[in-house]
Amino acid sequence: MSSYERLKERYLAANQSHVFTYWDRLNEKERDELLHNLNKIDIERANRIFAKSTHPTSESGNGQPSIEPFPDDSFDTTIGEESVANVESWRKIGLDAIGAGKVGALLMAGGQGTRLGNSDPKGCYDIGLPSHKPLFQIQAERILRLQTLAERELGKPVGSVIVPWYVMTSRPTRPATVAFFEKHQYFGLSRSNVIFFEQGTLPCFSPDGKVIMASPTEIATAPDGNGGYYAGLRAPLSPSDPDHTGLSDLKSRGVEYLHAYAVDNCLVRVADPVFVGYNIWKHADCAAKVIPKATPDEGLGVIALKGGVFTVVEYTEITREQAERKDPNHPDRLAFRAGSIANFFYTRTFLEEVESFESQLAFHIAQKKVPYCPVDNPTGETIKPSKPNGIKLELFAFDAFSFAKRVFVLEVDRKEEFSPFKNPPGTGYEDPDTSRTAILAQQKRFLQRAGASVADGVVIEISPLVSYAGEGLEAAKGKTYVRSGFVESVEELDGLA
Ligand code: UD2
Repeated sequence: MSSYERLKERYLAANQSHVFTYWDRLNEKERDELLHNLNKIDIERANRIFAKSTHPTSESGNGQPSIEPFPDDSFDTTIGEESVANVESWRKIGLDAIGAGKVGALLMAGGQGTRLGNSDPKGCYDIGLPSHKPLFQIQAERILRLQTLAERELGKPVGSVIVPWYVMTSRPTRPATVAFFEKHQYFGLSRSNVIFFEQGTLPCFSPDGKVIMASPTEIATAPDGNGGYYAGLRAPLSPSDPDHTGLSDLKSRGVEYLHAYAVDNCLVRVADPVFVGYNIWKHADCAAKVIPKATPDEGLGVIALKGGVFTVVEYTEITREQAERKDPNHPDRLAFRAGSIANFFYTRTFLEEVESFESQLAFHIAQKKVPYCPVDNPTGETIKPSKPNGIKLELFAFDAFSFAKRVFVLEVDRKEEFSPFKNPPGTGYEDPDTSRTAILAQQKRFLQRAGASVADGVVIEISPLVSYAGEGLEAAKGKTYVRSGFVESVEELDGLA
């Protein structure tokens, strides 16, 4: 049987034979292209995911199920004076684990940033800091600083502590992301400790369950959601070495705990020792960092229980009544206020277990504008729709939480840890300006907490290489800073006093 016949049979059996509509009009090269593209897609799996997501059973849990707040004993906070001693002890546990090489960071950087209207990966973006450091660099330098902190505080040799950085890209973001890291020499990190891996893609469907053709030779596909790392970590990191996967890499390095986070939060504490230490102490399988949700409409998923198990109800999926419901014990607070900031903790053991229940996870449905090539269009041209015409299927990072035995929630201070960049410049909300303002305001607080004064109008950017979370600024005590600028070492601060 030729590869054409084999694929035709498969797609026919899958009720997707329209993918061959243009066959008679294609030249040899185009036919090869189509066959190559069809071969790459696991159409039976894609159909199964579509069916499960669009016709959820009660167990798979999409739709509008009832939800309830999670129990208090799953929750702790880092906010307030009473938490200071806890935070210190969690940080110590976390830093010890970092020093022992047991902690890695996982960056979700596979999103296409469609709300920005910019095709570069979000991490390449310069939010306009005085140093013009892009988001990837800020994160890389936080890792460098954390490695140094662990070495210094634990008395380890310089260069001996490694926090490997697992960078998840998708087909659309991979080439530009890798090129950016190469161009910037991995921002000072060792190339061997930055591990790129790719999440999967899935076909886009029309509402009646047919895959959408993007062109006569290609099915429209999209990244399979930020939960793509569960499967992505199991895939070979390079075709030449099929046994070397993200999970095998974690294991061979002895990494036991992973901090996963979204690319767009400029205040993210990468591989945060406090969060990691808290969860080691709790023996958590997985955990989420949260902030109190500001308004019912804020774009944060909320942590809740659904059918007695932990879940995150995404902001696009919560009902208005649920979003607005008040806590009966505190009528001034929302009942579902534990807003997820897309910062998660996992043990490696839990990540290894995901494969065993993955087929039970229902993907989420997003109605999107999918460029398409109508089957009855004789020119084969691609049309850009003006309103949503298709369905993208996405797994979310927290979807696996409902299968974990020990899930915890740690609340953090919004102004110290969360300022996402979702919108184009000039929006005035979650855009590059608000991100820049949040970092610079935080650094002013760092200086003030260290006992320094900062004159009105003076703006100082402190490199993450100098301070990860406000530490290391003892030399600023008693100084008054009167000049703006950015510093790469604590000594350079003197020039601004
Ligand atoms: C995310 C969370 C939301 C809240 C908010 C905080 C999800 C689904 N939603 O909303 O609950 O925590 O962040 O800012 O997690 N990404 C990939 N691959 C994909 C799609 C996205 O890696 O296929 C990355 C993307 O690059 C970003 C992160 O996932 O780093 C979140 O992006 P999003 O667009 O999925 O979710 P968002 O920002 O609406």
